[in-house]
Amino acid sequence: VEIGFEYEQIHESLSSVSKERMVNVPLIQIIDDDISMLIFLKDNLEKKGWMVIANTEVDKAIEQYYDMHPDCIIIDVNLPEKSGFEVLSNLKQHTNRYFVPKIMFSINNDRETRMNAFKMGADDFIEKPIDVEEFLIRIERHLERKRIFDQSVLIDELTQVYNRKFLRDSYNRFISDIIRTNTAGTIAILDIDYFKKVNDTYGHVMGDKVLVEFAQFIKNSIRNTDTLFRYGGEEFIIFFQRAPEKDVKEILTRMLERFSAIEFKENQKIFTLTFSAGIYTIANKEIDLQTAIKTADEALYLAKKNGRARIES
Ligand code: GH3
Ligand code: MG
Ligand code: MG
Ligand code: MG
Repeated sequence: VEIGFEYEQIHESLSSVSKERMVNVPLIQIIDDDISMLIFLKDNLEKKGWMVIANTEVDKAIEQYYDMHPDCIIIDVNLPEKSGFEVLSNLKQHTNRYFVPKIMFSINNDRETRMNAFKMGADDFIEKPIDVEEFLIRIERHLERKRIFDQSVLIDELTQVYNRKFLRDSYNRFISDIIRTNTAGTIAILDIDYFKKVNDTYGHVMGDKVLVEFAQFIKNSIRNTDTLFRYGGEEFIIFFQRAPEKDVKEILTRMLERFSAIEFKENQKIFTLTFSAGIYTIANKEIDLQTAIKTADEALYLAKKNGRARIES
């Protein structure tokens, strides 16, 4: 019984991340039925400062993959339930849209196995037994490519925050955290008031500067478990993780006060701006992204209608 209990605990600790997921720390997922291999690799990868989820069970692994969105996945070819190739093809639909480096590793490193791996879409093949130093440096290269991909595809060029392409994937993570931890999450849409006047009065260059500053201002005002997206021209969306409506209203109210006090200068002229926000809190239920955004957007419309520079839910 004791041994069984310990075994369960090892499984649990291997497949869970020790810290809160940070957007800027790479997350690596490893699937292997060899538990001592998992412990060994997790240990070495964590020493590099990366976060690791390690799974022995395929179904749990696939579920966690869609839940956690790792930046790199390492799959053993020989698994008891399914072959690693099957896992690879299951993930292919997702990785077609977003580049996620997929690495196969195996004790069988004959030509056919290697060719199969690459044909199935693997980005690399690593032989067992593992040369740790080489293994780590290869992973490092893959993570670099992943970071460049994310930056070029998922980051808004002007404001350097996530663009709307990343909303859907990020929303899945947002919702599954709400369900799993039985907490409330709040989605907010922020829209600068009378932004068109900035362009018309001070020019588009100044308009762009305001957008950059607004994005930076929001980023500095939220926690790093919250996620910020540029949704459209001067509209931004925030996913507040583990935050009920009351908390978000307070945060946004304070943000509105501080933002309204910022003095923008163009030539000799000084101007200030406000924003309006609509919020929608989700708890205990699965709501699709479209409905969530629509509901928050209706609240934003209300904020505009009620005089702007305010937050509505
Ligand atoms: P409201 O208070 O109702 O939100 O009024 P508004 O003027 O802010 O709203 P509206 O949606 O009419 O205007 C948004 C403007 O944002 C129109 C568009 O020209 C401008 N815009 C959109 N993207 C950019 C951008 O990347 N740079 C600049 N400078 N302007 C942009
Ligand atoms: Mg194996
Ligand atoms: Mg707008
Ligand atoms: Mg506006």
